Amino acid sequence: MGDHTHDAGEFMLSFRHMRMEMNDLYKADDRRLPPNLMQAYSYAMMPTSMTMEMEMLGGMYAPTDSTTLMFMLPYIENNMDMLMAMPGAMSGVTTGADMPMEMAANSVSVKSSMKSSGIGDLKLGVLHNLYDEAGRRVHLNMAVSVPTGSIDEEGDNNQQLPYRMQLGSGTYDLLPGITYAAQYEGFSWGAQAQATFRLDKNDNDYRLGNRFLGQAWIQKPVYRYVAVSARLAWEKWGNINGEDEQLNPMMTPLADPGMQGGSRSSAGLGASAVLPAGNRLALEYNKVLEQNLDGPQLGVDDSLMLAWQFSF
Ligand SMILES: [Cu+2]
Repeated sequence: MGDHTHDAGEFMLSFRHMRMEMNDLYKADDRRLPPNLMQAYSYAMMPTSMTMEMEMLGGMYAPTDSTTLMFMLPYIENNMDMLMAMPGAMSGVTTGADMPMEMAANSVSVKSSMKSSGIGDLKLGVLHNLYDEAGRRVHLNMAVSVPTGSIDEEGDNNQQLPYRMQLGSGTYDLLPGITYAAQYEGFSWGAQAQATFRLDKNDNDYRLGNRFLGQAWIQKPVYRYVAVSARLAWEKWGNINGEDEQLNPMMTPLADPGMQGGSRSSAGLGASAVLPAGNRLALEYNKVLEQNLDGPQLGVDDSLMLAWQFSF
């Protein structure tokens, strides 16, 4: 999204489905740690896996040839599994079929889970063409993220869920960026740089880290209406500034403002098909090449993205 602009009078609707899985804990440079590390870190709770599913509705409209307006609204579903230390609990005790117990090194740990779902932050943007000649284009991306996503999601016992399980940033964010796209006979390529700046602290007294994303892609038509693409992306995001008083960072790295930042490079391989009546379908497989996380923190696995676009 935001990689192209439209001609005056054009509308586009898009729908994307993304699923991200996280199954490994990282600390710094690609160091995979086994999930059951409560002894090593003396935490009472460690995450073991997480899935994030996102449906994203988007729209674009160009009032003039040089200006395209856009919006994006996500619906997010988070599920996380954890291990909780139960010091003093007797081994072999069962607490019900849905809570099997496992032996850690010295204490008993209990499997537990939490979930959150709802709409995320609404993004409103303007794309402005700076240059458009001989198939080469440069446009500015200017967007604002509106805090429509909740930062007060709670678990079963009305306990505040950790940062990673919240649905929005809680702040107005500024997303400036610039995109270059070049069209040649037989292929096209482009590159984009984009940042996310949080403007203030949110109502829970913290501000998520700023983000930077740089990416480049190449696309080549292969057969009639089918094209294949390759993409390289690099992302870096900071730790949390401030702290949600309802969370205890001594309990779990999920509640530690200093264990949320990191960087990641990834490669995407995709295919897209132009269908009749203005429809377009696209699929992309995303492979993580390297991630360096302030942790222990769950890192993402390879993922799949499916997109449908409708222009008229
Ligand atoms: Cu569009």
